[in-house]
Amino acid sequence: MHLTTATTCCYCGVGCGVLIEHDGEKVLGVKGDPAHPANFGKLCSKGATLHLTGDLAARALHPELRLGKALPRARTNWDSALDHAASVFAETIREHGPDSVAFYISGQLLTEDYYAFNKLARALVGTNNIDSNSRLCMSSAVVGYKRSLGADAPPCNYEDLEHSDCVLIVGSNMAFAHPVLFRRLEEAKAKRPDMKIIVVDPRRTDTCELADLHLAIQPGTDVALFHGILHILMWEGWLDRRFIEAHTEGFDALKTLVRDYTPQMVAELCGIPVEQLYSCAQWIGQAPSFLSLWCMGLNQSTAGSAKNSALINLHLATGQIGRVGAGPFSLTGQPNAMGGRETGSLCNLLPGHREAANAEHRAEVAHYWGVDSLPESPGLTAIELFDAVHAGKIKALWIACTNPAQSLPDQNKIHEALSACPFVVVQEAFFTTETCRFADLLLPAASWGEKEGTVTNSERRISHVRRAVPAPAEARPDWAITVDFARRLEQLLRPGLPSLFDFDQPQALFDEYKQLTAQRDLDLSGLSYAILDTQGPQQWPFPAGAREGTARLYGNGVFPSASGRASFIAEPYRAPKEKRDVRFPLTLNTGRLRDHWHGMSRTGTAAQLFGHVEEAVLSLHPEELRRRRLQAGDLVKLKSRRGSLVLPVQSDEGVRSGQVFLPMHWGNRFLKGLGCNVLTLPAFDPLSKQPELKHAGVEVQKVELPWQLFALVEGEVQTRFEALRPLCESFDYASLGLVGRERPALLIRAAATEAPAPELLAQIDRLLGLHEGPVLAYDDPRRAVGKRVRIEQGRITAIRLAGETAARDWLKGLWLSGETDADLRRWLLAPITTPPGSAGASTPGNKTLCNCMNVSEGAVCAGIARGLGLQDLKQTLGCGTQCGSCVPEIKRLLAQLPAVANA
Ligand SMILES: Nc1nc2c(c(=O)[nH]1)N[C@H]1C(S)=C(S)[C@@H](COP(=O)(O)OP(=O)(O)OC[C@H]3O[C@@H](n4cnc5c(=O)[nH]c(N)nc54)[C@H](O)[C@@H]3O)O[C@H]1N2
Ligand SMILES: Nc1nc2c(c(=O)[nH]1)N[C@H]1C(S)=C(S)[C@@H](COP(=O)(O)OP(=O)(O)OC[C@H]3O[C@@H](n4cnc5c(=O)[nH]c(N)nc54)[C@H](O)[C@@H]3O)O[C@H]1N2
Ligand code: SF4
Ligand SMILES: [Mo]
Repeated sequence: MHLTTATTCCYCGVGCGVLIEHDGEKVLGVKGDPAHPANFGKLCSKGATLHLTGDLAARALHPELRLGKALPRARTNWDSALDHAASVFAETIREHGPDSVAFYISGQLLTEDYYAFNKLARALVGTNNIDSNSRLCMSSAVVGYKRSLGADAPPCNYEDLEHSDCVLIVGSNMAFAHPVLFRRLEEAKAKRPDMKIIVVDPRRTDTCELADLHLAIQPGTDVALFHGILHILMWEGWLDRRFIEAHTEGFDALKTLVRDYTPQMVAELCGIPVEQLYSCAQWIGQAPSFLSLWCMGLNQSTAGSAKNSALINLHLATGQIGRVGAGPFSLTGQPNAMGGRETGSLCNLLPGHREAANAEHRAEVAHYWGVDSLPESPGLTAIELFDAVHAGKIKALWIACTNPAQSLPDQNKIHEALSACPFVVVQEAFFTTETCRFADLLLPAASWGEKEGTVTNSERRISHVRRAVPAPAEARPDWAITVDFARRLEQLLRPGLPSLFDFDQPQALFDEYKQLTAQRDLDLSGLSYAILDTQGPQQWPFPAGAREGTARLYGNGVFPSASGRASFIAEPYRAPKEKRDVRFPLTLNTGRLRDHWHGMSRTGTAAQLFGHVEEAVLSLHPEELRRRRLQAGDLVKLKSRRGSLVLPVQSDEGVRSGQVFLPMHWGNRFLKGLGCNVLTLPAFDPLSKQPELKHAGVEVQKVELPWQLFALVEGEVQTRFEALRPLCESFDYASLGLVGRERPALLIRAAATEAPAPELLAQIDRLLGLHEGPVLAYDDPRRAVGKRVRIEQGRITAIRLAGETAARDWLKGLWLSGETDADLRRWLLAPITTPPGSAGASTPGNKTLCNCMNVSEGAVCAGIARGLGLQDLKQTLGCGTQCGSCVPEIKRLLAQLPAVANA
């Protein structure tokens, strides 16, 4: 039996349509949905590999409960689990009041899930303590849109990327984070080479491969840049005075402010040539249509709200909004961060773009829900919420679909808070996350392909998310868990009253929710599951009686503010919170990789995705490496005011001197330590309360860890991982990951000041299957050096090098190729550690560059050395011909390598 179910991708905010191929029980494959207007059949490297992720061995399968912090969790059933949770919540609320409990949820929930949680917190518990990871993600954009335009509504449409004459990409690495949209922009640029693309990013990212101009500004200086651009627009008369006059307010105050932002001053502050600033302003000012795209480089900042509004100022001053190819277009991160905003799932919001602080709004929602009132006391935002947990004020915490023990800043504090909180519920699809370790009650959630509901993507388009296969074991959809819990809590808090949670299907939640949007800016009350099924995904507003959605907003110049006008916001530039100083002279920038998703609970189960970047590595400019006498591959201690991490460094010309870059994906699971966010700071923007995850003061110091370990083992990777991970705590540095494609393997690298106890090594060997059977071994206990390789049917299946690991890349290459030779056997039995011949040179090469066609970086480099161009490489190797996610990287290699080859 071969079935196809149309649904959406569970990763980024592009919101691509996915066709799941399945047999009613198991997902067999995925394809892009040609009928979905977000992607027209395309998928990126993450979307195209969805069926390879989500290893059952990593899934949470049964409810688990522990009745004391020192006890292990034990399997229980849903009834006991939810009854227990309801009684703890009810007791806590009775004893300490409704604000002693909190819900921390996620931009990856479906709209129906959100709505259930929100009603639970506000109407039943009576608290505004419900916030989500969107606080770390989109909340500055929310403030930006609301302050400048009157409502939280991205006015644009994906088609605008095709029609714009000038696209400004600020603080967004779309090539990695929104790849399918980036493909659309690449195609548009290929068709209309005159279209100008400007990228503003302190780093030279893959996104810059498409740019006509890259402004590598100093971290956090965006507000100064935007004011500097406006200064030039004013000076040159590149303004739309008619639009300013007719549709805006506040221009005079802004004019006064930006007078001081002279080109010279701004260029110096931003660290860019004044000519670049001028070109940027000119292209914006003279373009028939101007579109801006932005993401975390603006939002994750103590000046996030100011950055958003200063960018929108440019659109208002030039009248570039409400028209084809024009407008301020924030790219949403998570697949349904938009749905969270719409349903009011941040502590300061209420459903239908309402405000929790607005008495009228509270009364409207209370009336609709049939309760007396909604809570008045302000709720806690993510950082404040975990502070309150730390301070013991929150005594019962419900976490759903997010991994705060990895993703929030200042992890030492978060881990302390979670250990001390009396009752932590974690509603998760994967039991493997850092946060699950703190769960007193773990509730297994259905995940992608297993649940139904709706999501809204970056362009306000709502899609019907459909279930293809049943959830594994006892896992249940989030809305169902929440509703079931709420019904039990109702029995305790308001016995005898009619239920507020009479929902038996997600559609019932949607139908109740949508009426709360009627007459509001986002009015989607005309939508239904039936319409989505017959007419396909639709953009809001879609009011009752409408026949189709709304492609663009504000075409008539009327804004959803009190005056009907948009507002210029005049706020001066403020520097990031942590200034560089002698102790912490570097700025730590953090962000995304192409093939990993956040804490890697899903992508970290697929060797194919890990293959692109196997381990956490800190990138520094070659100059910074030289200054510290560091070489690529050296281990360093990376230290901030809050914590430290040990990891290797690499040289990267794309990172400017004075800065370093670390991917955000590694937490405590795949790397020893508390991950990237042990370093970051909890300081947040005064309005959006979004933390400054992109600029922390740090320093790096070389560490000498002469004893090294390298291990690789094929098969049962999840189970082996769970067994081996705790042993890695004994080393000073340890990194774990997956490699390979057809034959996934677990990869471990570790280092220590001295050799560990022989028993530990023996234990590791046992778990690697290197203690018996067809194993070739050489041990030199005097030098604490040892090597073991398991060879089955002529192929290497496990490797362990201890003491020295100079041969690791050579051995890994042999493993990948599936070949063994006489050299290997001779080498294995001799007291040498370096590999034979020249094989030891640490050549790049093994890394997978093109996931779809399995092409390594080495093969691409060899092709370039033979004189092949992009088209030839595509033709001969096949790389870049499927999803296209690797094309920017190939272009970068092409730009770098000829020089090397000719030298
Ligand atoms: N592959 C992948 N894709 C994803 C995700 C993922 O985990 N993996 N996550 C999704 C989510 S939730 C989100 S929020 C988005 C994030 O998408 P993006 O925001 O595009 O990704 P980031 O890498 O976090 O940051 C973008 C860029 O901001 C730059 N930056 C840092 N500081 C500054 C600054 O002061 N000014 C400017 N102008 N730029 C700065 C960084 O150098 C970085 O290149 O990605 C979504 N898509
Ligand atoms: N240093 C640094 N830190 C950052 C960022 C950064 O750029 N730099 N970015 C921030 C941003 S923008 C974001 S959005 C956050 C993301 O941070 P998190 O929200 O912590 O990231 P995820 O790993 O995506 O967490 C989602 C969890 O939900 C689980 N899950 C998947 N599907 C389901 C489901 O259907 N139901 C349930 N209940 N669970 C499910 C997954 O296994 C996963 O553990 O990280 C933030 N942290
Ligand atoms: S761009 Fe990639 S990750 Fe984002 S929704 Fe589309 S397929 Fe999924
Ligand atoms: Mo995000």
